[in-house]
Amino acid sequence: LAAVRPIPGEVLWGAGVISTARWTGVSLADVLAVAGPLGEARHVAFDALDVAERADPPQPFGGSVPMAKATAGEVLLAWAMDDAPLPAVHGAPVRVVVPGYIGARSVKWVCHVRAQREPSDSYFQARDYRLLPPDADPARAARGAGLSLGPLALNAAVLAPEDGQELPAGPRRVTGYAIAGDGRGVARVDVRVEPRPDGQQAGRDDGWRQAELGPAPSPWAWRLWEATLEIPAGPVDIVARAWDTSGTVQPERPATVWNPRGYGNNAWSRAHVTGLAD
Ligand SMILES: Nc1nc2c(c(=O)[nH]1)N[C@H]1C(S)=C(S)[C@@H](COP(=O)(O)O)O[C@H]1N2
Ligand SMILES: [Mo]
Repeated sequence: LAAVRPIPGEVLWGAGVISTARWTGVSLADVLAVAGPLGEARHVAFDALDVAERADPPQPFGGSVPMAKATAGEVLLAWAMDDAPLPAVHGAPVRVVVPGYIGARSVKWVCHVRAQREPSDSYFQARDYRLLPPDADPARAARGAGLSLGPLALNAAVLAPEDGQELPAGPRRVTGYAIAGDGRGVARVDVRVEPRPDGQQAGRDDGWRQAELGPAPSPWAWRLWEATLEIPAGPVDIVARAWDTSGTVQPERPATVWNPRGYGNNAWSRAHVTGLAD
């Protein structure tokens, strides 16, 4: 998104900052049931032990999820990752795992779980991780302005070949991942090669091919995909776009989803590569 319009003061993560793991823990729904009647509570908030200096004012990390999500069964208080004890860096001894939501809601090193009427007033819920309209000034946005980010948007990425790579022209294996938001499944991934710089293909065949989808171990996990594409000599874009089970497709252009804090870019994924003639 920073290529569309500058996004000062934010980390430019790119396409790689996501992963899938097998989590073991107790369902938050079960813990809340044991805790007793929750009265008027509409949100479940999590407090952590690490003090974040970048918050204003500096404060422990925290966040919340709506009660419907907290009690849906899939949210965990987890102590193991990929069948091994949770590493400290991933939140040991206990972290929250909120499948289908942005990573920020999966609070690590959790120390308090609170059922409450309002969303968490943590900086990370009330000020950060919010989708502001394009004309907003993030430095002056009020607490609670914009949309609170929760459920993930449908997204996909081309992972190999890597962006910027040179490779021999010819048929090449292309791989990536796709992930759908909040429990919807990935239904299809389309891939194609676009000449640069015009980005438009002539003729009736617009060049889309369907990738082969890997297993879907859970509606909360990403799906890996693969395809064989003919890479011509010269600079091209390898483009991927995913469809979910609701028939939604990713938006084409990053400009469509640009927002002042640079969140949630789910435009079609592109790897700029150069095919080398032999
Ligand atoms: N206590 C605490 N929890 C946290 C954070 C943090 O800084 N402190 N970062 C959040 C963010 S923004 C993300 S993307 C995930 C990253 O989880 P991981 O380190 O297991 O990949 O943790 C979330 N939970
Ligand atoms: Mo994050």
